Amino acid sequence: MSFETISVIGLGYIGLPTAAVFASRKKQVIGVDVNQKAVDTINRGEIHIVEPDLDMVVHAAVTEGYLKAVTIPEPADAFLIAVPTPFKGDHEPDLSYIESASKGIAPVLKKGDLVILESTSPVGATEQMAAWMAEARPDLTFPQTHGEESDIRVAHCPERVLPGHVLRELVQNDRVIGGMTKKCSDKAAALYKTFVEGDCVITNARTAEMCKLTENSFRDVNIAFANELSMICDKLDINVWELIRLANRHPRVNILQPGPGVGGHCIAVDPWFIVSAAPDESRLIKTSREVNDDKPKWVLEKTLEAAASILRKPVRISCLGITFKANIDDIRESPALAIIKKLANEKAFKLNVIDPHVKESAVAGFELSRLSDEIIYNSDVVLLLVDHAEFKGISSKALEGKIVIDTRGVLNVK
Ligand code: SAJ
Repeated sequence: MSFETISVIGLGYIGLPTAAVFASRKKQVIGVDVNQKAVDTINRGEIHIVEPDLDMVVHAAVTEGYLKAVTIPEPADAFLIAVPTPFKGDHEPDLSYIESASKGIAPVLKKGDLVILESTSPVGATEQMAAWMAEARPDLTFPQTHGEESDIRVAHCPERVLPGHVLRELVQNDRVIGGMTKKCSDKAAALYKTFVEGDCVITNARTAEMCKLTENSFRDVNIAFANELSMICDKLDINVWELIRLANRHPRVNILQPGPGVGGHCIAVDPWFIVSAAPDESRLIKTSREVNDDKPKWVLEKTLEAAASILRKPVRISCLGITFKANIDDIRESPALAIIKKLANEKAFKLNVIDPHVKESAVAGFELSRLSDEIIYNSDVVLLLVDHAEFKGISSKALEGKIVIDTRGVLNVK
């Protein structure tokens, strides 16, 4: 099974690194995106998203002639669809991007091609995608009607890379390969073996879909447990960080870390795909989502309470961190930013917003301050929202006498 030309549809946080890694293995890669600006940026050898080292890999791939970006799909031997799957309405999955991607590639499909859905998807999405393609191309056969004899092979192979470590995890992580038939799986595994050093483990499409949703729900439920503990401990006057450290000394206990809420595009979304498919059975998963979604409100209330106890006005609040997690500059769906925006509405506060990872231009309407012991010392309230490495160096002297709300448990408070 040889793949001369590979097409990646959707050149975002997953599609672009995947395209670049195939290109780095000297495959001809055609990246497709509806965003003309992104396409132009990539064709200049530059990138429009933030991910360590990705700029170098894309630059090399484009200048060596292995990667090009286009807006209209072109023929290829394998197509990987990596478009967003957000939710709409009451947390119902929105498959419209998968629908337009699969209908977009349908005209250029030919006998023997492989189509892989990489986007995190509700159970049944791969079959739905195959149905859309079959409808558009009645001259070709698909696995849902022709099984192992089909002209087109179809599989779901969910991405599972961690933002900030995408290039390493793409290569090293094991991959779940869910073909609609065994031949579909084998073909998809052969494709990933171009660069995957981890195991390619074969299952069916529905199990692969559920597997990805399960991984992110597992993390969400466990973060909700930590967040719930943090609120219980606050009420009972117990240091939750010490408590978790102690409990984790048990050989079979491994509690995650509380925070100001769960951000990013994945963990706060994917569990809803399970809840919407089986609402009566997903009580724990749903409640965990609610616990994590409510945590920013709890942090906001704590901060307002603290500020109310300060007599001098305006109350000077230093907000440490804007991103959705530590040591990256990604502010998508950031609970920290949501909390800061609410605080900024209060006239009686003077905010110092500090994030050494974020360029000022990235956050409209905010002036960012530089981190220093002095700025911390001249605050009334210090609200830590992201556990960036830089914040761990703030001296306990600068924090003396301040009201400290440390949602990540990293500050040195004496
Ligand atoms: N968080 C906590 N406490 C923790 C761990 C995380 O509050 O102990 C928060 C983070 O601060 C952040 C959110 O959860 O706001 C999500 O961060 P994350 O590092 O857990 O995950 P993501 O969203 O960056 O990436 C996840 C990963 N999934 C799992 O670890 C199971 C990644 O492997 C997936 O590929 C990615 O979702 C995805 O694209 O689905």
